[in-house]
Amino acid sequence: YLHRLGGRFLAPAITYELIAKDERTGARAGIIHTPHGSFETPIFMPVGTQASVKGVSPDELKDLGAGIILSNTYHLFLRPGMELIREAGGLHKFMHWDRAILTDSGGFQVFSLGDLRKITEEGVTFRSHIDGSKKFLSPEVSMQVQMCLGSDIVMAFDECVPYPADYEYAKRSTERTQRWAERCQRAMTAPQQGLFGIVQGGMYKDLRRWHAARLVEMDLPGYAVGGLSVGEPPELMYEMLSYSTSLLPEHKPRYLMGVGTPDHLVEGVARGIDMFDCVYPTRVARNGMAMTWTGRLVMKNANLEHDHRVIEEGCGCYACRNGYTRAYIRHLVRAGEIFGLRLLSLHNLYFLEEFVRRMRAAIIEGRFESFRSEFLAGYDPHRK
Ligand code: PRF
Ligand code: ZN
Repeated sequence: YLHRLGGRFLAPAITYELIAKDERTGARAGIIHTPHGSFETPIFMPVGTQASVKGVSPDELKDLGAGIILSNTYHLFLRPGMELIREAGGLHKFMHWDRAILTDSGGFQVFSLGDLRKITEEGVTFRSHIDGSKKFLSPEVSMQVQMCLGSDIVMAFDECVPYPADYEYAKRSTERTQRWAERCQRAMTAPQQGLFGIVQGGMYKDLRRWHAARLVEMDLPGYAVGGLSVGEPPELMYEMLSYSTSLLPEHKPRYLMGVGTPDHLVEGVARGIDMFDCVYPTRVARNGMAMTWTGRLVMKNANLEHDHRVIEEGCGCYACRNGYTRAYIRHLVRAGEIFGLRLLSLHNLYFLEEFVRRMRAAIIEGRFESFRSEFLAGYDPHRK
């Protein structure tokens, strides 16, 4: 089907192909097509906030199977600025990554990182967390920046309703986010970029239903579930998530923003989510931790001193495949050697990419339910 854009009819930049669906849970396997290649879903997107996935090169990202990465409008807008990236020929060329890129709109980071922010109908005024200078972001500015970046998937400029929020605040915020989404759609005029809407509504089902219906009417190429994993209890997040995905069209991708850990990924997929992003794998790596199928491994722990096994037997990552041992990585981390943190980042990112690949295979082979229960039975989310 074709989309009308500036009087011309063009094939949409982003399309979703449904390959298989788990009838019992609603878990989906699919393929997302973008101008910078296609990737299989469910997918985990490594985070490259400042045009770099911390410590990992684009070739290494390709080796571990990443088909799309996420970057941030907020950070790149403040530094180095959109003019420089436009001058470089866009974000793909600037950072030397030729697969797909999704950019978040700044609507979340401005609230979590910006200082002295003031929100009006027009947009958000705030102080830069880098040099304290006064800045302004709005739906139009965010679209302009994301068009300079040239990301394949562009996120709408939203306000993430904080948790907890009273009903009146959540309603006003969600209605404004919807008016902002309509402004984003008008401002996003690049035919090779696809704008995703973000469902907000806080923890109120009627607001989520209202917002999802408005966004679906806009016929965007994909939808995110926003405003979750913001401090609410997991059962509440899962309930809001099931409800939100039930309101979204089957033939468009669904993205759960800022999630996360393997247990949340499997629960998200079970509720019909296709895309995830999180700093978790690279952040815990830089804190000296390895992700495994049974939980996290704290590399500094004394019990690993004489452990000459790889991080996880059978892992295909650069570190495990080449025989780097727990004892060696523990030594590197203790000695403050950067290479140790790099090995952990490579392992953790590989682990999550492999994790989503196995979920996909399980969905296609009709055994997702048993994958999920076997994984959760063996995984300790609290292990230190
Ligand atoms: N909106 C945007 N980015 C986000 C979120 C959101 O609600 C979240 C919430 N988990 C993470 N990142 N634009
Ligand atoms: Zn490994």
